Amino acid sequence: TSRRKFIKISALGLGGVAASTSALNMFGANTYLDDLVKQNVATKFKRTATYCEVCFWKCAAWAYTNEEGEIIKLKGNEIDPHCNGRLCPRGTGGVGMYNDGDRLKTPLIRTTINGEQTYREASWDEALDLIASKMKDVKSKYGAESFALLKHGSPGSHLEHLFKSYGSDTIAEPAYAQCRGPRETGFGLTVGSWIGSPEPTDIRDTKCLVLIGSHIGENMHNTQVQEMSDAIDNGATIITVDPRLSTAASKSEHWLAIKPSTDIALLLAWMHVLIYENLYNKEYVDKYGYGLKELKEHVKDFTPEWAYGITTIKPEEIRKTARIMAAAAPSTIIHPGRHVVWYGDDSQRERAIAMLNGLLGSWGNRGGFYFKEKIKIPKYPQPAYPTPKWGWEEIGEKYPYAEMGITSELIKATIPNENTEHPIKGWIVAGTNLINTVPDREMILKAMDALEFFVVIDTMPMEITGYADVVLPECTYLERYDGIRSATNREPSIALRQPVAKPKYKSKPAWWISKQIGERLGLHDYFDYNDFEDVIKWQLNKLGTSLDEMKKIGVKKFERKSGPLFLEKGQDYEFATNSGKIEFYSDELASKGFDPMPIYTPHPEPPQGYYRLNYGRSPMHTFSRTINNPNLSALKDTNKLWINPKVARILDLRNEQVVWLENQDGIISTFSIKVRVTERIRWDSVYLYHGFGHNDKKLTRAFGKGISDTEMISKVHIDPLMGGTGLRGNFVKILTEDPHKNIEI
Ligand code: MGD
Ligand code: SF4
Repeated sequence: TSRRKFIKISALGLGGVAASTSALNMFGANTYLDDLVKQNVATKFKRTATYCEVCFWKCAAWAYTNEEGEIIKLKGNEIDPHCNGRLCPRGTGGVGMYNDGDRLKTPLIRTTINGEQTYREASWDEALDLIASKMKDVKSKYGAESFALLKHGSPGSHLEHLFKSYGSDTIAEPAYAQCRGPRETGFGLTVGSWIGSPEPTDIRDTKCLVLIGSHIGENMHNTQVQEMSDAIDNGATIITVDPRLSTAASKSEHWLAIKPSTDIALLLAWMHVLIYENLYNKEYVDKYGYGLKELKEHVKDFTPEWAYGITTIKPEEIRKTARIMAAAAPSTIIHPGRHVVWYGDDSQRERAIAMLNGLLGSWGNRGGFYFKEKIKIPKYPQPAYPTPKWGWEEIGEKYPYAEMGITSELIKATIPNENTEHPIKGWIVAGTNLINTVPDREMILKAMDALEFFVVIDTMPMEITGYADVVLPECTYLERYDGIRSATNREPSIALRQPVAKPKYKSKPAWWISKQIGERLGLHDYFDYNDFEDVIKWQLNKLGTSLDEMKKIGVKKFERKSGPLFLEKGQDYEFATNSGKIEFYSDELASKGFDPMPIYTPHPEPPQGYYRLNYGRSPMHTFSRTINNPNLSALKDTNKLWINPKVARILDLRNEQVVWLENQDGIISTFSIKVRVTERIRWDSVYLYHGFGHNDKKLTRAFGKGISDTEMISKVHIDPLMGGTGLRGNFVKILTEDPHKNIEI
């Protein structure tokens, strides 16, 4: 049995504080307050600038507080290029994070009472002293490198500073190997630039937008959704490739209901049509392209007829859509997507997408991709970081194109292995719920079991917190300072986050936690300020503004310095690739033994009686972090299992019927889910929204609601280029009898 038993944080009766109902209902019900805010009856409401952390689009917002200091509303900042004054429903509901009565309230330390593992409340000093002493221990026994940081979002950057000061670069975040990594590798190898966030897609001026497994609209990335809706109004053609009729697909002229896992075949066939029908942008490719001859030879036999047999998309449909893209070019975007870890050949699929954009001349052209720019935030004075002996790079060294830590490799490396030169003995996990985020739960449990010491810093009693030795309650983004936002966009801008309200309970910001631990480790010189406000003040002054000014405006725009958004006609331009051109053929990949041009490889098919497990986003939620949010749970509190009517007939299932899932490895879902019979999903797949199925009872709204897709993902297909974990090769069968009958969960 596991040494590190999962502790339900409610065990000590710490809970009991009812969820506050002071949060505004987001839509309509509070028009009175809305009106007041609109008219800015500002004497009653104070307005404070911040930026959102409900997802990582980081929209700048105004938070309105009443005389009692309660947050009553969040609104988008009008001048912010990330939101144009409008927050998405999740962002508006961010106030629910602050008001959630289930929040972590005090530091907790794991203890054993009468043989039972439980948590006891601790003071901040006691918890921080314990963490610092364990970090010293690990450093003296194994080296600082053996303490790892798994992080996501703003808290992660403060902890990263602590870790680097302490001497560890053993750091990873799920936004890489479980999300965007392959896209950055594929585009980096082809056009010499990462896509980054926000994506530099000029959707508002596009004439043709092609979405491949990217469901903008359900996946709410604010300005992308706004621009897509403008593009539709302006008559742009939308082509959606998805085994599911997503919201985007329903707005599309062409929905290609592709057989899952065959996208590369479609991309190759599209390239075939563009090249062999002479539809590609010849002038652009002649000037900026490298290796067209090899590509032409490569795609010779990849005809639409060939692809039909693989993708189930009719040859005429493939030809027609390729011609539409070409007619709109260069104002055509084949969207790179965002969560792209699907089948293990994801960097190559992304490369194919980049190549297709290259053939159309979209990169650097209006209505295609613009040249992004961002402001570099000056570094607050500090000594240089020590150089670790090893870190994330050595752990991921099998993957030559890994440019960030690979979460899953770091977790795997924590499981003891006699030959390892890189033992990992301690973790701090900040802002990531690994249990519902990284696939292969058994591996995570084994790794956590092997740890000598384990800290979780979170705002909520999420699943991961139950395994920690010490749990630290962070305050929410509405109660703290964080780093100045600077992200790539058409025009560079910065945005301020500052406390809107006082931290509730005993919660503290991650910058403070990091500084406290740092000082206990003797790292004073790296934390030479009293308050993070001092750091921000210093940085803003260097940027030619001030904290006072930023408090008034929230967002500041800067002029572009890197040149125009788009290429001038005939302009000389060097892409940051080895050849200085868009690489249709990659000598670099060939020299490392990889395919220099993408190829289609068949992927395993569901066995008899099983369906491919497909998952995606709900517009009301971000991953697993928002499911318990009182405002957002009121809008959507569970997921459903989408199944095709044909499957419903075969299995004799009806709408709303309660079912369970069992995957190819015999893993049975902890909870049940209701069926939604719909033509919107292919007959070979089932679909559910990601993030649901929480199994921590302390999450009073989220517990037991729906099935966790992550729980059913035990098989991963690893991208050999950069270590991404392809998650979409899992198959499930549908159980109609309760498999847990007589078993207490
Ligand atoms: P969440 O599950 O939302 O996502 O991975 P995660 O970021 O781990 O967990 C976030 C955690 O951060 C929660 O425990 C939340 O309470 C905590 N948190 C929220 N705000 C704060 C804060 O201000 N401070 C602190 N300290 N903690 C906070 C996301 C990752 O998941 C990504 S980026 C993608 S794209 C992948 N998506 C995905 C998928 O679609 N399906 C499956 N099966 N797995 C996936 N994994 C990846
Ligand atoms: Fe917040 Fe929505 Fe913007 Fe994401 S897209 S940062 S959730 S308002």
